[in-house]
Amino acid sequence: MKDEVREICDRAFEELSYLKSLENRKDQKNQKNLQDLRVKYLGKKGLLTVLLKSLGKLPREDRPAAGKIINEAKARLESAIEDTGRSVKALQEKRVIESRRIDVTLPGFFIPQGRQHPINQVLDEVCEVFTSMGFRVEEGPEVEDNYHNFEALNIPNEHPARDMQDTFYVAGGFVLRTHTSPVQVRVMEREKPPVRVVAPGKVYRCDSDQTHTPMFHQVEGLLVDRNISMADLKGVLEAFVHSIFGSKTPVRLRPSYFPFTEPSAEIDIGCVICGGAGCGVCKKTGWIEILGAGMVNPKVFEFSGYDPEEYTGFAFGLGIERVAMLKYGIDDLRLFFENDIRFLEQF
Ligand code: 2NM
Repeated sequence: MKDEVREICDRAFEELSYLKSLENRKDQKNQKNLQDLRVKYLGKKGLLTVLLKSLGKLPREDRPAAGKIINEAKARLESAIEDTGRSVKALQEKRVIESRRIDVTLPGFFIPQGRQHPINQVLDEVCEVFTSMGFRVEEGPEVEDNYHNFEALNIPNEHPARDMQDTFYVAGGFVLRTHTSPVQVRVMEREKPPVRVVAPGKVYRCDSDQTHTPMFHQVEGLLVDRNISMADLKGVLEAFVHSIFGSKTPVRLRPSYFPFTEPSAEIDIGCVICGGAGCGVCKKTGWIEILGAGMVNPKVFEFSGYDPEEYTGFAFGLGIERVAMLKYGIDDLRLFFENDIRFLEQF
């Protein structure tokens, strides 16, 4: 009997130490194997349990001693299995912690700082000057129909601006808008005066040299109400120039011609490069053209359904690339389109 218990115990401990030796491998099955071992020896039909149940076969006087031996063996095995289970579990937890370890002293990843393109910075700044004066920003399609890009703006069929040289034509009688004026035409078609809008965006002209790109950016503005005069135009545009180029910048209006305005003017500012003394940028005149503007032509109002007897208004347009070049003293238009990070980083 004693021998039988010892033999069973020896085998059990042998199996247990084998399982322990597997501990160091990443064997998830270890816990399950331990459970199997417990069932095999200590379960309801386990070897030691069965032995205990068979005590009845022994002579009465031998039973207490044998029972003690078996129970002690069971207790020893039970605690050994528990110990092994605990150490397997601890090892597994340690592995999980190790695998999730992070070194908080490592340097962080470098995240490059992006920024808005200088053209968009100036575009936003120009819009902000006008919105602060009560204008609203409106946008519209870059592919336009002939009517909104030309006809409604009093640009007749024979007008040179319609020439194949200047306009990108799109299949189906459409064009890439050559200015953002069609946005204002659409506002007039939709809304009654008073109207105060600025239309920023990309425009396209079939033109490419040192000072022209096929795509550039414009902001145009329109104000319509009763009793609007050239004086209002001058006041608003002077305020704009002073806000963008400084309050001491000289401004002058020079007579000009646009089909969509009458009278029309070009607005010059004192050369911001030479301070008016004369240089290459102002061609020694001391003045730089910055805006086109005028009182909206009554014909334009009639096209859009406004009564020119009741309403007057002014409109203006400016090229953003030109404003950005003057503002930052940039002498080459191409720099805006090359996307050289060393250039863009400076804004
Ligand atoms: C300019 C110059 C003068 C202009 C006119 C209009 C509209 F739609 F109201 F008729 N929008 N923009 C205009 C007037 C644009 O750009 C040099």
